[in-house]
Amino acid sequence: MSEALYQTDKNDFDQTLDLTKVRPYGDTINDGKTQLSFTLPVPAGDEAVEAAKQLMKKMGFDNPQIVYHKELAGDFTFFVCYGSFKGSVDYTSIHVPKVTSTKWDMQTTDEFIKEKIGRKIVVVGASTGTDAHTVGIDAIMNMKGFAGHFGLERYEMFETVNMGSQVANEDLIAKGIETKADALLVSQTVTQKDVHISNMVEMVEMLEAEGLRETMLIACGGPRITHELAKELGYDAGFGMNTYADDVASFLAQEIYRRLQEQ
Ligand code: B12
Repeated sequence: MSEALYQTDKNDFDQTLDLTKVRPYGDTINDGKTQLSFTLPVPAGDEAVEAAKQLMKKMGFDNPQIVYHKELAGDFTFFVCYGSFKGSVDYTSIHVPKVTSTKWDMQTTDEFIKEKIGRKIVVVGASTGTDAHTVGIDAIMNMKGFAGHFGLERYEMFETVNMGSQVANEDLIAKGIETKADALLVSQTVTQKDVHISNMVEMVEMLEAEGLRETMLIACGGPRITHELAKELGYDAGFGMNTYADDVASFLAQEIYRRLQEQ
């Protein structure tokens, strides 16, 4: 297909796209086609499928289709469904607060720290409270890193302590004091009953009580963490899914340098 023809097709295809009224896309723009899955606490069967369809309609989906269902243990049934959603959002009015540092690769960050800060940045991290998930904090801190991005341990200009999981806030802070940490990194994966909120708030309150809030940077991360939430809870930065060590290393280097400039 020639470039010109391709362009014409592409323009035809996109003609109905209105970014002030964006809705899900499946086959053609604006068809609203959505896939969703859920579980009902009922045994599998025709009645269960009908219940799933009626729920889809109540959720606002036209033409609901149950394309897969399977009974799980103990009279629960799992459904995969399709439907057309007619609602839309104004994409042009969306504003999401984000960490504003420039993302650099490991070498650039190391060079910047060497040149502008002149010493290693000390970081202590943990998955705190009762949270037993370590994979997220390991992805950021361990030598191997995550998805081809080395972790902070691999950086020449970072000195790191990864305390693992189920670490009490007071123990993380104590390690921060012991190592004269520049930054504490908190990972939170479990958000049931908003346990992450109370845990993260406790950490800030403890730091404030110790008079350390201004001397240590605190950053948090996890699949349900946003920068907006982190700022609301008194953290300097928050990182969500698909974060790499590059993101947090760049942020720490640039923020520590900015604060040095202000002194
Ligand atoms: C593996 C896993 C486990 C393992 C953990 C093993 C381990 N050593 O970590 C085991 C089996 C032990 C486990 C246990 C539990 N789990 Co679990 N687990 C998972 C699972 C399948 C994957 C999580 C994971 O490893 N993701 C991969 C990492 C790389 O991604 P990530 O954590 O998002 O990290 C990235 C970013 O978020 C960010 N990031 C994370 N932390 C930080 C920190 C900083 C500072 C920064 C900058 C960035 C950052 O960077 C990372 C890389 O990009 C998820 C489901 C899923 N598919 O996600 C459930 C899940 C997280 N578990 C869940 C639950 C409920 C539990 C249990 C409570 C179950 C139970 N009832 O016992 C227990 C936990 C008990 C406890 N006390 O905490 C729920 C959480 C629901 C919720 N919203 O709270 C999930 C979502 C499953 C589900 N759908 O119900 N779990």
